[in-house]
Amino acid sequence: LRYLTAGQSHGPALVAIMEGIPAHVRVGAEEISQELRRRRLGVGRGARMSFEADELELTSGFRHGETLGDPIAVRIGNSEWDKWRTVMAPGPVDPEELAGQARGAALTRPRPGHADLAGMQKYDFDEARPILERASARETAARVALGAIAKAFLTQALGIEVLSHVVSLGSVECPEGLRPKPDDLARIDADPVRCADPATSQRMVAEVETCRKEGDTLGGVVEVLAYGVPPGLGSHSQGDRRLDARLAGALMGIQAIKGVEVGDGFDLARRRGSRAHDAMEPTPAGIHRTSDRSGGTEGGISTGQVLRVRAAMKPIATVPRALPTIDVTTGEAATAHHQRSDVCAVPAAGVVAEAMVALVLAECALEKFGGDSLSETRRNAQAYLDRLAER
Ligand code: EPS
Repeated sequence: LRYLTAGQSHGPALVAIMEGIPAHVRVGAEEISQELRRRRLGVGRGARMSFEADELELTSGFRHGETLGDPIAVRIGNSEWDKWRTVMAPGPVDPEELAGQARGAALTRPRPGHADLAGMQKYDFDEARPILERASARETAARVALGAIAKAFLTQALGIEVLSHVVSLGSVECPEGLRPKPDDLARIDADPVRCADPATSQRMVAEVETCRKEGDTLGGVVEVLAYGVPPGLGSHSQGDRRLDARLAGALMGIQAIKGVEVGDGFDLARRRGSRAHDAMEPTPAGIHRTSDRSGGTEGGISTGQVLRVRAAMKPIATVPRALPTIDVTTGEAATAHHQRSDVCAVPAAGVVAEAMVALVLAECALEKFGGDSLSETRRNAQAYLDRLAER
């Protein structure tokens, strides 16, 4: 499985291409649009979420509600493109026309915490617009669209279900040990911060509102759970084939993610070995684990337990009470540029994290089981699972 996305935050569209999904996966515009809608959920998003629309178009790889096994191409048009035609024009523009537009002003006061300055230095630009347009988390819409296709493949081929919830937001934390199940997803999506615990959710919402009033921004932690993952995805045999390494890379690849944990993660390092691992016991139904601390991977291989990973998102870098910076045109002290911003995008980050986990699991499942058609993947997986059950 391989994929790429392209497109700028205020460009005409985001585009994604993916190759390797077998034929006959039942998925289409409805399922993908549903995931795009979920990505826009949550208290704390800025005005842009309410007036901008994702205009989805399936340009390749589907026919009559199924995948064809061909490269998949999706386009997510931006309903606001008209306002940005000049500022983001791919061809030369009249400098006077650009100067006449407020949004065309050069952004010379880079925001600490955003890609602005490092990107300007690396790509040799003297303002931040060309960098922030691609660094923007709007790009995650393209990955969520591909993730919707990966999820459909995982469910239909292997019965895998992926969900997420917000476990902390700023300083407000959920009680430890919550393990929402696929049936809880609708309830989580209906929650204003996508939190599985109603009492904690209320405190999280209050934290967002306080933060908004104070002109500040918030980060948090999301947890992704995948049910039905068979044992044997990923491999101990090479560092870059380890399932946990691949999940960590994929999650760290989401904008603003600064930390990843698998299972009990950093907490495991503080425990004795006798309380850090998942003991096994025989049962008539097979091997049973008495706990779920590893997060469903051992030696970089899935164990067959529920997969559980967390990603920590830093607070949004566009802080309304803008931070000290420099003006790159004068070298003098200044205040970072700010027009509008989200207070918090952690609920959306959970949906993006689900997509990334689904893409990694789909890639690992196709490596293990192969298959050019959904039924071929299913047959191969079933033969492997039958063999495991015989042992
Ligand atoms: C983003 C900043 C905001 C978000 C945007 C990501 O945009 P702006 O700076 O134009 O207000 O709204 O997210 C989306 C548009 C989206 O679809 O998720 C950023 O700097 O990453």
